[in-house]
Amino acid sequence: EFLYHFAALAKMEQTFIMIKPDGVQRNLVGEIIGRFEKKGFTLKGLKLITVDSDFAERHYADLSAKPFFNGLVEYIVSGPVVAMVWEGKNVVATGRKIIGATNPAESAPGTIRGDYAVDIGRNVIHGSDAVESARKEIALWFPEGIAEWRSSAHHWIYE
Ligand code: IDP
Ligand code: MG
Repeated sequence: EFLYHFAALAKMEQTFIMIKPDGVQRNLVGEIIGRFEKKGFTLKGLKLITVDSDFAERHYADLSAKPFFNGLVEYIVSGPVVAMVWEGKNVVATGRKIIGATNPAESAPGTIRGDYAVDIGRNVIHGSDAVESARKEIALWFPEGIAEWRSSAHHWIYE
């Protein structure tokens, strides 16, 4: 039994999710957190924070050559964001599905961007695109570390 649960926990992933300044200004924080919570994922880190351009440039370093990079950085520093770590089986890929396609014009209804966004440059939310980028982003945004806890609903979500 112990080994069984150990194996199940070892498969747990973490992802970095950020509600961007437009999501905070548009009062979508509760709605967005609710979607991850109700799915069955576990909240392991959460803070409201305003970052500077240096920090935003580090977060989006991979996109520094893109023509929209400066506008993207200006957007991210334009107000407080909600930085979160969510944990669960397959949470990186499933989180991206919950969020929807990068361009809200192509995000399916039922996804966060499909339901709440119109323009690609105001698409409400960020989610890590791979386990490795999630690890880097969590280290960048939560240098203080995250919460150690296990939900009492665990057995009702995982078999
Ligand atoms: P993702 O957020 O779905 O992972 P990325 O390609 O990593 O998409 O781009 C990061 C962010 O940069 C997007 O969420 C969006 O806010 C912005 N972005 C991406 N492409 C464009 C564009 O063509 N014009 C303006 N902003 C863009
Ligand atoms: Mg991305």
